[in-house]
Amino acid sequence: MAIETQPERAQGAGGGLPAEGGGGRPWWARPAIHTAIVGAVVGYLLGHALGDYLTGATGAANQYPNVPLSDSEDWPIVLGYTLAIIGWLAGLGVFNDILRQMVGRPISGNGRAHQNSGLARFFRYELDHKVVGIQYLVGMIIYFCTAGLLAMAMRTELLSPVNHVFTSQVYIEIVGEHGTMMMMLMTSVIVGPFGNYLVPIMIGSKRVAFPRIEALSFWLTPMAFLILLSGFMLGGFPFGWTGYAPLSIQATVGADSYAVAFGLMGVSVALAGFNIIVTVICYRAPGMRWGRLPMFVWSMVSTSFLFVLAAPVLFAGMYMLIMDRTAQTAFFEDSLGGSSYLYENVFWFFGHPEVYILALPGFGIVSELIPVFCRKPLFAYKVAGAGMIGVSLLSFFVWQHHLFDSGINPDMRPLFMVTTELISIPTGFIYLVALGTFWKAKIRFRVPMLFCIAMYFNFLIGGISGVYLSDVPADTTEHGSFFVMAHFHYTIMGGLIFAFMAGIYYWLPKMTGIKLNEKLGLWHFWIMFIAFNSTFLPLFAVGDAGQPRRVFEYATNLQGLNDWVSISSYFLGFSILLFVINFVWSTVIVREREVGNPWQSRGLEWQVSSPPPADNFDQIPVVLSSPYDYGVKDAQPVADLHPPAGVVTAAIMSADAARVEA
Ligand SMILES: [Cu+2]
Repeated sequence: MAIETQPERAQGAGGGLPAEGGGGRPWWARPAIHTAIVGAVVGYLLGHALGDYLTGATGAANQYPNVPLSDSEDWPIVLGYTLAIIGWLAGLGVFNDILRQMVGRPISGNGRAHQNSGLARFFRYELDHKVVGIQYLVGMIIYFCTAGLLAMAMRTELLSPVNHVFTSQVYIEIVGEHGTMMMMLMTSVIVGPFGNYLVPIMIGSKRVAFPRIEALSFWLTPMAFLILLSGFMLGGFPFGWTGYAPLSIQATVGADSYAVAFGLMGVSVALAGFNIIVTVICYRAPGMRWGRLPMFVWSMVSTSFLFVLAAPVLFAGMYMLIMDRTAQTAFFEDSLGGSSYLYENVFWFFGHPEVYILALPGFGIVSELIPVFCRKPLFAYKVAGAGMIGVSLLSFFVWQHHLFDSGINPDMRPLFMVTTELISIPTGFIYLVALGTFWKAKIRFRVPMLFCIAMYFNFLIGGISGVYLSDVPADTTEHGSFFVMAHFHYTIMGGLIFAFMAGIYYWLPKMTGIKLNEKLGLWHFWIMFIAFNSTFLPLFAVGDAGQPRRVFEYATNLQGLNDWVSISSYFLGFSILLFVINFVWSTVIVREREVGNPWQSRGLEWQVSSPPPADNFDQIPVVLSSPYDYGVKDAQPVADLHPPAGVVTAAIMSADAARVEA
């Protein structure tokens, strides 16, 4: 029943509910990023002081000798981070409306919606999904580049097997920060910017279901990023991105930054996923049946289900780790009756679905874009949808393939070998659909399409090398080596990040009304594609030759290959720099307007102006046909943007009435 409706009256301008009001206060006193920073700093100092007091670190007698405040050093850090997060959110004004409602006062901002203009809104807790999308876009580029620079530091160290740039301690810190930053933040690199910005418009809605939750999911990411980075000031953590116990319990205070930051991201993605699922279920325009849903939206829904199902497990694992480190609980501490093997299982029960949280959005982007540049309908639409759902479901049944060499009951190996290899089938669906769409197509090789084709190429190498790792005999040899590292960089960077780039070149004109420079885009693409393969392909051989992950010394006979890889990685870094230059040059300096539909796309998002109006649509559209009917004779337009009032209102009123009663 709810499918065909959208509650018109709840639609504030700007697609969402109005932001936190100013109430006539000067800009510096109005909640925004500057008050958030103040809140975070004050919160941290308060929390740290409270921790010192509780653990008697201030010299005052330990007030609570019976409470196992085992490790005094961790409590001040953990309480500092916790109150810093609360201070950050309070400074942003996240709690204002909740508190207002609790005391019966009206929520803020009534009648203020149209003030959502100007750059200032991007530095505030804003409730317009388009603003949140742009905030995520800029945030993700900053996080990705920071983690990328750390990778180049690692490659600089590996230029020589014996001469060192860093100490072994600092090297393992950099490895841990790079891996964790990428794995925790890139979970949202596509869902964040494109999911939040485009999904409502693609389904014909003026807003998301939970604008406050959506905005909150973004504002947790800078905090997670900063807390993780602050680990460098606390001596870092020596256990990579996986945080295996007991090392992660015994490690010094830097490990607290890992556990708090990763746990916080678990909250952020669970919130983001919840909002997207409810938005797609409840806010589709009349005619936007599940069988007409754009492939990108399918990928956002399937990824969001992985978010809400897997992220709470991550949060629980990080919470238990923090408790083991501070209050000496014994969840993962073998010597106290806990189990470090339990940690591995809890971590990977999240960790493997996470790799599909990183793959599915990429599948969604390429499946969405190839019909546009092939000028043909998407081949076997339903098979593509089945592929995404199949991958999402199976991703929960394979996690012990990460434990083939670390504690699994040997009798379970065959089962997890089979379930892991089964995933190749729905993944293959995504490729079959692509082959069918490419077949006899007049392909337009524009920059977004080049990135799509490269994504298919890279992910294929990643997928095939994954089959080796899913086989116990081969995995016993490759486990812990650079072969594994090459495999997941082909699937994650080669897949997700190449798809992300395709998405930026394709949708930035929609999101900003500005097109990225095509020439620079072509340079960016070719250098990135060649440098990427030149960096990671040799690592399969280096791994096969036995070079282990996470150590900075290796067999001297492998120096040649390592040097080749390091120099290639600098070119890869340069290609990302070219992208950043193009991004800044096009959007800040040149600002060449692109108001129309540069790709002649049938997508609903391209039927409105670029950028879209504050409300996304003047009125709720009626969807008439599939977004992929390219080259179809007498194809209907994808939607009627100005349907006669009767058509929509009737549907809305009937559903709306039901909603009020509910
Ligand atoms: Cu896995």
